[in-house]
Amino acid sequence: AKGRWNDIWLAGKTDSAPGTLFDKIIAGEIPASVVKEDDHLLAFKDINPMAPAHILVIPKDRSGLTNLRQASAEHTDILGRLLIAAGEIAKDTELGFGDGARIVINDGSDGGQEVMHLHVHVLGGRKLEVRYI
Ligand code: IU
Repeated sequence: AKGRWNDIWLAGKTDSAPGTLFDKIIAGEIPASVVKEDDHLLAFKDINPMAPAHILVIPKDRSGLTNLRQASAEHTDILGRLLIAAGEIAKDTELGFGDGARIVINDGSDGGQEVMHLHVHVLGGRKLEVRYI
């Protein structure tokens, strides 16, 4: 498990930012309720849900993707994958989603980002108010 953890940690090596607890979730070292996984991304239930349905979608390899402000053309593929996965999750009635969802990225300190590993919030399960702040 240690080798795997190191591999994943090093996957962020193009970042100057340290790894986060999401690396440990990816490594299976702390439990999460995973709803979707492939070679590129992981989606799991938010531990502190802000809506009846609240899923996070994250890239497994954070390289350069501490947040969206660091993104560049090399991230085109993974960014597309994250958004497509978010849309698929938002259609999943078994996860509690109804007719729509709100898909949010908190970016940086002023944006309310607490975990410095890009993540897409998929929120729903009730009719959400129209508000952004
Ligand atoms: P933010 O956009 O960085 O503020 O969101 C981080 C989210 O990660 C927040 O909603 C936490 O509840 C969630 N989370 C989690 O689900 N599991 C964890 O182990 C940790 C944070 I650390």
